Amino acid sequence: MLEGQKCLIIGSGISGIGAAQLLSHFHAEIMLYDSNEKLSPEEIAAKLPKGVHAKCITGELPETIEKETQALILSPGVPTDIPLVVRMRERGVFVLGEIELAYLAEKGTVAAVTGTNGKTTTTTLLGEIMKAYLGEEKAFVVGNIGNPYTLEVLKSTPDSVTVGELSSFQLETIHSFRPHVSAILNVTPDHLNRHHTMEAYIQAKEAVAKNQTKEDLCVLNYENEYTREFGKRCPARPVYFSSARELTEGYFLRGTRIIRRFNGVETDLMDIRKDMNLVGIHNAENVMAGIAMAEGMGVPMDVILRVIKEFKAVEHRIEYVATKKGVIYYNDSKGTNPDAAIQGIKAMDRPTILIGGGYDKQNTYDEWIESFDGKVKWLVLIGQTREKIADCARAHGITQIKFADTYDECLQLCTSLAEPGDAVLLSPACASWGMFPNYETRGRMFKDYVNALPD
Ligand code: UMA
Repeated sequence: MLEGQKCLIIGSGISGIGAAQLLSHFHAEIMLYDSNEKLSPEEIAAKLPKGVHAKCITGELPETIEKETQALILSPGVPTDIPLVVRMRERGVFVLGEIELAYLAEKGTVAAVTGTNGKTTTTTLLGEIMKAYLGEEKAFVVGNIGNPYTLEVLKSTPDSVTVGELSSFQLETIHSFRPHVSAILNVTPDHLNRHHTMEAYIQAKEAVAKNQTKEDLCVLNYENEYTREFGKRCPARPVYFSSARELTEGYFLRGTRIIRRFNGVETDLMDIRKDMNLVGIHNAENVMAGIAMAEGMGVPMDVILRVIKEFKAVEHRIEYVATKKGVIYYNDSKGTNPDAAIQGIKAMDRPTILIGGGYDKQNTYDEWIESFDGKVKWLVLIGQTREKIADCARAHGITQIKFADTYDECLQLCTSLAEPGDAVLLSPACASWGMFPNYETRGRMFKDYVNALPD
């Protein structure tokens, strides 16, 4: 549909490059723009795969380009309310995100996971289940997880399944995207600097189901007030899971067992202590969501349970790194908001040196700090939010606080503060932006540092 059209992509990160590649397949006329004036058009052009041609522009966008644009493709990190986007919309330009663009070429069935936390674990697990059931060549895992949908979609076939991890940023710019099974795992305050209000953030998350019908499923957490309420007006058939109560219909925990109950028939599925390698109630929730989604995609229960048994923690999510001089190091760089970081500290069972701070997404930190439960021996703070977190921690009676200016200094400080029997946990409750390009780089840097420490 975009054939021959003048398409302007904003953002030359992995989504922008993926979008250019797909647009080239659509035979569109591509303009690739990045507002970062430190980048040169040549640098961007060098990122394009062979055979993909685009007019590359950086810094200020010339008015002539703006005027001739017929379709505008936004990378997830581009706010939808910046003047350029607003002007284009007003002019009637078709504005779509990279996910919608990819979906235009989708031939198979899609499952989509969103929510504030647990997305990556649930998406990865569901992806593994689909691969076990259909084979590697028929199941794809894409999206916010770090693999642009636009790069995979041309491999889709009528019998393939694509599992997408979708952020609120990505869902803001979908139009026709329709997963057969979706999940909203939970919604707690995050990214308010981008969405401005909680209502707008919730609306973005709920958009995952906006094109679904009663032939589709939406898996929802009964213990989150937003997702529970959403079930009542969700266009898809809602399927609930709960870690805190026995549901009349759905998946729930009874002690340490996951139970499935539909039409009055109960099935005892598995034990969360013995049959899975992931720790914490939040992971039991992710596993229940994964089971519900996989069943919705038609996977037999024996395949689902076999994959869960073998499934290991996702990188950067409460990931054990190493034990050095009696100190256990955990990488939870994916703890990019207070709610995710609560799971990180909750999973610790020993005195912990906790690394916090980073980019300011205008979150509040009270609940995170209240969850420390006496386990945080030292709070080592870094980045834009360090003063804000320190003030909040002091207000909650925590005084063992240290500041670091650089990550090197921060890690050396942690090593010197930690004693045998302690844990050092990188679970910053903040995004990495400003210090690192993404949380993966932050997590890898932490792991490289730890692995290089003497035993
Ligand atoms: N840019 C502009 N104009 C703007 C804003 C950004 O030109 O107004 C440019 C920047 O200069 C930069 C480029 O856009 O060169 C970056 O684009 P991007 O921020 O969309 O980043 P990508 O590399 O394309 O990665 C994006 C997601 N990033 C964000 O949502 C911020 C990745 O999620 C995702 O893995 C990837 O697409 C593939 O789908 C990361 C993330 O942090 C992991 N997500 C947030 C989260 O999980 O909390 C939502």
